[in-house]
Amino acid sequence: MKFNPQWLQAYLVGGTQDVGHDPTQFLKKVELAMAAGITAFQYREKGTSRLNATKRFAIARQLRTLTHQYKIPLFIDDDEELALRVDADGVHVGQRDQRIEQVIDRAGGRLMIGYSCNTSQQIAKANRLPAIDYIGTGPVFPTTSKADADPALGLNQLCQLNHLSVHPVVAIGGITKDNLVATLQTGVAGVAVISMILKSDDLRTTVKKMRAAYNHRN
Ligand code: TZP
Ligand code: MG
Repeated sequence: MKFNPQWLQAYLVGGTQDVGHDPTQFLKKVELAMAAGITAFQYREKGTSRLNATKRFAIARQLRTLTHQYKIPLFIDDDEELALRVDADGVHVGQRDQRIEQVIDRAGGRLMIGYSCNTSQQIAKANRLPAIDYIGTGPVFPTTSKADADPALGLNQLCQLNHLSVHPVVAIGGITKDNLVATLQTGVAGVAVISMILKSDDLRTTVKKMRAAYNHRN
């Protein structure tokens, strides 16, 4: 499958740590979000109390079934082996994860590749790596979903980094219904969120609003 930047419009990221460590609840919420119209999903199981490899594999397989059913791409955070084992569409690589060159060597051509960049130097490097499909940039705003998050960039810096990048940029970190439109107006290809969807009281309406905000961003 060829990468489609439209997938970045309403990109849900998450793992069981984002829903009280409950796998059943996690899969239920993710399926509701898919039914409501998210455009991509990334399985990101993080933290000291994250599920073990066997459980991660079992969940990733179920996510593969669901993403096929709802016809959206599945990315796996920071684990190209798991991505290859479950036949995911792609892998997302952070600056503190495995070296990007190594991931490209092992998985380039077989998996689509997303790469986190939040400085102009990192973007300049990513621009020279054609195997990359998209860039994740953030946190744009303060977030409680990522323990080791860098300081928030703010919208001006997001806008500048987006302009520097030859790859499509998805904004991430602290995006809420209140800053969603302003974030999209920087010209990014879309937004990636954890809590806005997974901690929403009305997940379906939240996803619908994300899709509507993208369609009316100008
Ligand atoms: N990378 C940068 S910020 C972040 C990740 C994974 C967390 C985003 O979570 P939220 O709840 O949408 O702020
Ligand atoms: Mg990572």
